[in-house]
Amino acid sequence: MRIAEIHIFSHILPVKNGPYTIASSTVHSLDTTLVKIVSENGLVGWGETCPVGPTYQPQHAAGARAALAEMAQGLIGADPLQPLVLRRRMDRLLNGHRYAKAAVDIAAYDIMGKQFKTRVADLLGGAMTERVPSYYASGIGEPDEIARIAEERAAEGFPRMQIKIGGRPVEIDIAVVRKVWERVGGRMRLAVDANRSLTTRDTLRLSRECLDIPFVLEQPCNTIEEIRSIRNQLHHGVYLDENGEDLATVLRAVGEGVCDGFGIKVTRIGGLHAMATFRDICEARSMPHTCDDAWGGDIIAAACTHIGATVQPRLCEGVWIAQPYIEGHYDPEHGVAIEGGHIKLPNGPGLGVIPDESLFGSPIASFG
Ligand code: 0XW
Ligand code: MG
Repeated sequence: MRIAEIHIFSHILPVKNGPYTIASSTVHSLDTTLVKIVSENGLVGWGETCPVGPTYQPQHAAGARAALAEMAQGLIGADPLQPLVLRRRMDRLLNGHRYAKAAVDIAAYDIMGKQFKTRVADLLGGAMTERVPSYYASGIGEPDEIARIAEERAAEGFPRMQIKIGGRPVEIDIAVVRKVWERVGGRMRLAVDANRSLTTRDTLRLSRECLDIPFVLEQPCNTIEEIRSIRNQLHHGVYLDENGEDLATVLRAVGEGVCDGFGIKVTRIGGLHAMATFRDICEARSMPHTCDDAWGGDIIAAACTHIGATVQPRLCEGVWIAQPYIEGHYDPEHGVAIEGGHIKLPNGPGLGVIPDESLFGSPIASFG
């Protein structure tokens, strides 16, 4: 099979009840990029990539589109049924920019599933569950507000919550964590995510003053080196998120024992093919991890849910999707949504989401 056409769309996703605030960014609306691939036999596959603003990671929306435009003509004629060969072809066309390549990889998996009449989860090794656990990520907030949100989410059935901290005196962050623990106790697993913002000094203080509270510290400091320097003095497990930039870095972090798990993004790592490798590395070392992305609509949500369904359940820390922060769906019938803290695995074939293309307007670029 050959790729006959590639179309790139841009689409704005306003943040429902926004803005969404984390230590590294405040976002009111997100600029997502959609990729539509048409095969020579007329199958259509969709991919998406949506950085959560330009300061969360080095990725940004205009960068994704420039990278896709750089590669697209060179991908005409490639076989979407061969994800490894496709990834190598993209690497010969452009160095780096995995977050843009991920959109092509996801669209190729969507086509593959349609060609073989199979769900993407089954192409990725097989689903372990039809009801994939999710987790709720709060924004930065005051102790009472975040504790109230935590209580509501626990009652809804979320098995896990990620509390966002950072960008203010660490005393307030400690008060937030303590208040959440008082209200929900062991009803939900907890992650405390500083999004790179804490000094080593404040990370140590947070861990010491919350000694009695079981949580994992997600990406507390900016660099692996900072985290390594305090690792042996921490009372909590450490997960890497933003630092898990590529598979080589993941291997280094696992080999050096810098972390106990990961919060990982499908687009950052380069797409579903790379994500399956990442999943297998984690399983080889019994490392829990999430399957999420920075932001995005139904296409990204479906991609995250399909790979999340394949994770060994004891290692699955959940699939985060932006749906609670987005009004409506690309696909009004098969939109991906959280219910009772879990996500129903889309039925396929492929991603199982058929977007209403008219929502995206005309393509900003077409190749073929
Ligand atoms: C909660 N997330 C998965 C979504 C936001 O973009 C940030 C991210 C994280 O864990 O850092
Ligand atoms: Mg994180």
